[in-house]
Amino acid sequence: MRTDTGQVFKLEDYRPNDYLIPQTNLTFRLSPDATRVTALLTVERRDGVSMSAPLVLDGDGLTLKRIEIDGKKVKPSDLLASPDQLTILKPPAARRFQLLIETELAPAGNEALMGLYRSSNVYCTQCEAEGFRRITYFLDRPDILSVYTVRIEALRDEAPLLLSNGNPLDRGDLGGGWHYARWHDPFPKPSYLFALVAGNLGQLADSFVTLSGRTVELGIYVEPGKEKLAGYAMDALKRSMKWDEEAFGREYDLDVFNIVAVSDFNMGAMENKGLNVFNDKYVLADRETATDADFANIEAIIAHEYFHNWTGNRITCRDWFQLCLKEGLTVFRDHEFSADQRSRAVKRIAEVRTLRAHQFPEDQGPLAHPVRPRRYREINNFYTATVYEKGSEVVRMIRTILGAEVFRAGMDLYFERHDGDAATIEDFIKVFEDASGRDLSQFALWYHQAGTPNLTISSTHNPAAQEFTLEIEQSVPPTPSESRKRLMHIPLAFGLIGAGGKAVEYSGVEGASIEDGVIHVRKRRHMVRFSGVAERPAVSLNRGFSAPVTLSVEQKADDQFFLARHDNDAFSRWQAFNTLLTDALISAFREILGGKQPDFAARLTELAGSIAGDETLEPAYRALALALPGEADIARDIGRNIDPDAIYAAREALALAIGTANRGAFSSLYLSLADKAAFSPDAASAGRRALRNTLLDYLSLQPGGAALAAGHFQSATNMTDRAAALAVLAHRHHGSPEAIEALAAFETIYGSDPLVMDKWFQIQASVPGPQTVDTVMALTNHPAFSMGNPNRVRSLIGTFSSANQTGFHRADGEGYRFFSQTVLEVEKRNPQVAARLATALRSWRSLEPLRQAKAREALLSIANAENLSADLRDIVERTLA
Ligand code: 0A1
Ligand code: ZN
Repeated sequence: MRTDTGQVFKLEDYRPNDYLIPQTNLTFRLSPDATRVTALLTVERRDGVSMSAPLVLDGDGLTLKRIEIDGKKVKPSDLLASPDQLTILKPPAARRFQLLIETELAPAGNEALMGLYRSSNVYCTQCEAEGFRRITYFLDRPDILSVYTVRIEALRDEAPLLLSNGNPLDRGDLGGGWHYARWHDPFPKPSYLFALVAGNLGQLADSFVTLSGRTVELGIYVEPGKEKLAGYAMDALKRSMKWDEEAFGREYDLDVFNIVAVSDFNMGAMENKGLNVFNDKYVLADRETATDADFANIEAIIAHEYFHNWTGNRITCRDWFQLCLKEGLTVFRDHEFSADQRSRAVKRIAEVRTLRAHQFPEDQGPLAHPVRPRRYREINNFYTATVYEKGSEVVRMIRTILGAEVFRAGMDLYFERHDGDAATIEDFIKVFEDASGRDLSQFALWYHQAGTPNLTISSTHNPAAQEFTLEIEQSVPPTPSESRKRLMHIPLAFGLIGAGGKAVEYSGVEGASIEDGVIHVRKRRHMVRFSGVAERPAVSLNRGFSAPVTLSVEQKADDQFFLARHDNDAFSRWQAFNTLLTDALISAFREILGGKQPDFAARLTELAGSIAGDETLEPAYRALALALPGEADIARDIGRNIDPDAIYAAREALALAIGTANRGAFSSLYLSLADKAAFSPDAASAGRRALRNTLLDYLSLQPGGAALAAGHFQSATNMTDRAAALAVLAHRHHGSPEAIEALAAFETIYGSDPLVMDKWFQIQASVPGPQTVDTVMALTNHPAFSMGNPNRVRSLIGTFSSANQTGFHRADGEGYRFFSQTVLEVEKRNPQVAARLATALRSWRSLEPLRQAKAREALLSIANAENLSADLRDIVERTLA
């Protein structure tokens, strides 16, 4: 485990290395405890660099076995070798030389899952961000692009399948039970994109004919016997390949494209050139084992990794500060893909919910950082919602500002200008400036300035002057090490809506530039005056979530009710209803349900009923609208002095009120939505299931709710329905015979399927209430659980700490105590996973004082542990700062 060195990496310190490595030849002789890696590197001194410049290569825990330069052994006195660095003090005078390095690795003992490791007896690698240096000494940084040729030798019985990046060259027998395969990747790439997989895997094969008529062989490799479960992933892959040709003109460039699913993986998946490695959770699916959400995730992640081939691989990042260059852009591309494959409105709402749930708290807490950070101690901790999701929103805003056509021209220019480069955010912004002729310097602050901007907006109507005024004021809150903020360019899409939902015409406007329904907010304050407006309109703001900001709007409840029925922007219509629900849950709540505003409560529950039954709305949309804001969403909106128990109680009461008022209608709608046709994972079918399961959630609080959910569980013909019913039983009828029976039945059926058992762990880890910490503790001893497997840890510990407000934040601090111990236990094996878990406490300062003190104690107990990893120390210290 790499312990903290305290070193801080700074963007302004970037400079190219003195050396390049144009070619890399690797030979692996695989064995679980003593794999030999021979790296033959062509090293080239850069022009103008002094002959005496030492060559300093990165390593991480390496054992050096042999080192030669141009075929001759290097004298120990000409070297400085440690497990974490190799310095050639006096490189040869020639500009180019061959450096041979032999290292020995023990993949079987590699529990950090970085570098070369074993997952269920399959050898595999993970090199992003800095895992390649755990394989051999190298200039392990993304601006060192090299052409790789790889030879893999292994025992045929142990590893009949030998894969690496690029195209296959040849394969053959070596005698004594050994065989080999060679691969060559013609595209120069950074070391983080290197991959090797060797083992016994089953294959699902297919092919794809590209735009220009080339046939690409496609392979998805999974645990033998599970090939059929890869069918949906293969279908998603082919759709992604086609879509990238149509939407971005991007064609695939190798003869083969392989995907391997492994069961031990730190993240979702990895875009290694020509050889994507996936967490098996994002490949394997059928109706019996995967929910509709799983299918949608598989589609999105398959697409994401595939799209990286151009945005990430062909054009890579100059340094890790530029991570959003590939990640934000690729998330934007996968969002657009899913929007085209499914329902655009539903997809957009889901994206915004995710952004608010994950990125907003990050941006509003101690871990806030710009989309392009300027500092890091541990790069692994910057694979964040800010870099990914906010990074994607920034790209979306560029498209909003420039329009789809100019945006596409900018993207074309990006591919043309930077293919083969290790590029920067400045390069990216420049192509859009050049394609549009616009100055994007103020806009670029979105990359450089952390924090969620807020817009305070009020409106007035002067009937006599027929003038409607919007007063808009922007502010950006201070964030760690950035107290003063500059004014941003915020594209605010809006609509003025009059009687019957019609757009209100205006004859003129002043106070801000407005294009295609977008107000360009650039100053601190704008008074936007619309003339020729006779009737007071309702204002629909931040339509389509055009900017990732928060709004403080004084809007009458009447307007919100009106917009929730009439806004013709689907996102904003959803938002209006969601705002009403949030208001009901927060400020007005006691008065509303306490009977002081009976009218509001009645109108809200009536509106919920009318949305549920509105046949003009797609079922998936109705399901999203009816889903109450989550406890964490409500907490975020309250902002401070959070008492999770009070929030939970309020939410349950609102669910009961809506269900009670609509019981009959919800019941008949529920019945009418039962799946009649054969199962299909398509968006429309999934939407019907989502609506039906949302209704079940409401009905479960009504008399007979437990029996209804138990019936739903027993008659389920797919995992979506089964898991939804199990969650309702476990959460709403905790401890009931129905819940106990269903949990046991689920365990009996799926006990030997780890991915399905993850759902069982998740459902139990999220049961509200103080008793859940004991359940979770007990489940850590369940035979299906393992502290060494990231998926298991995330399902049980991750769900408990990030999705169980009343359990984790138990008033006596037991949740935190269990959590801090567990984080330290996970850290011993896998620092990366531990560090990510630890972010669950990032919003500790918004808790009420007693919980706050206990959360701080837990954080300190982690911070004070000995030999903390770089990953965990970085998170904990920033969280406490
Ligand atoms: N580039 C991948 C994410 C990723 C990052 C780090 C990893 O190391 C364990 C693995 C994957 C993506 O965006 O999909
Ligand atoms: Zn990515």
